[in-house]
Amino acid sequence: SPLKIIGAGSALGAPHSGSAAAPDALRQGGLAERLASIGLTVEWSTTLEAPAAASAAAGMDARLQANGDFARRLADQLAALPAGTTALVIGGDHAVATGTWRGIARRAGHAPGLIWVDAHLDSHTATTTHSGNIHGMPLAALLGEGDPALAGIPGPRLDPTRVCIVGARAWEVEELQLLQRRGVRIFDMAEIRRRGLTAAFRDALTIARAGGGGFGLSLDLDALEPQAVPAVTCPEAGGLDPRELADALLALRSCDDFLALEIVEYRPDLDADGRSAHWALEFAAAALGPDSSELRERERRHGAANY
Ligand code: DIR
Ligand code: MN
Ligand code: MN
Ligand code: MN
Repeated sequence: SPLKIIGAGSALGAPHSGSAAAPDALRQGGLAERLASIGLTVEWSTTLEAPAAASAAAGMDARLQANGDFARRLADQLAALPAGTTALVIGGDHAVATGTWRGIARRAGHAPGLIWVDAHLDSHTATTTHSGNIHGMPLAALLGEGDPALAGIPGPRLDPTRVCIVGARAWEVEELQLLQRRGVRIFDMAEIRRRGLTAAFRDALTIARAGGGGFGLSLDLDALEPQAVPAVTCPEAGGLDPRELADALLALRSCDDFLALEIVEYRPDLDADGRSAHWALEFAAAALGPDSSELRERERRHGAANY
């Protein structure tokens, strides 16, 4: 069945509005065409736009409410996708994840496993946040922690034993403590440098796929080394090599329990040379392309030349 792309054009959780334009920028930048070029049937479903309210100047309650309202709309979109459809969600800032994964969970009838690829832990609550930015809170909310405006979006909560973070290197102590209390595995950059991304990602897949009920991957582009992928709101030195991540994501092609990919925090206003968009397209293609058995089938039918 076709791959469905859903744009989540909200930067209500971020300190800058630039990521709200990412779905349109990547659409114009050829995302669907890139995926079609590797043999996928692709449909842009819809792009949700956020109201221009709830700036950083608004109070915390108003911003939680505005982000929660957007996430509810997004969750409804994902919950309504036909069973068996793989979803690609394009943010927006990372606060949109509170909608994506509750919606996916509702469609499945249970929480998916989740690999959260990010420089940050995104596990603050409104009471522990240092910055006041909602995009620093979505993983805590998905685990059921914090203000009900975010944590109470309808749908099953994530099971912390089936959640892990890959690429972390910048956090505050309160969010680390929350994740340690809940038992979420963190593959930080020190471990990834020591063991290699291939080995760490293999372990991440084992965690997310445990139980066999399906899993997803949420990719914050600030997980990548900012010299290679600079167009993000919160760059952090010492990140993942984009080629290595694209190679690791190829493993998802053969996972028939892979439900959805989310790519967030892309800032077209910072991407004059298109370098960061290029990688966003490559990550989507690596993760979502036909698996090797489908490839072999195509080669048998059409010859190998185009693959
Ligand atoms: C920081 C930065 N921990 C915060 N978080 C970001 O604002 O709470 N997450 N940028 O992606
Ligand atoms: Mn994030
Ligand atoms: Mn981040
Ligand atoms: Mn596949």
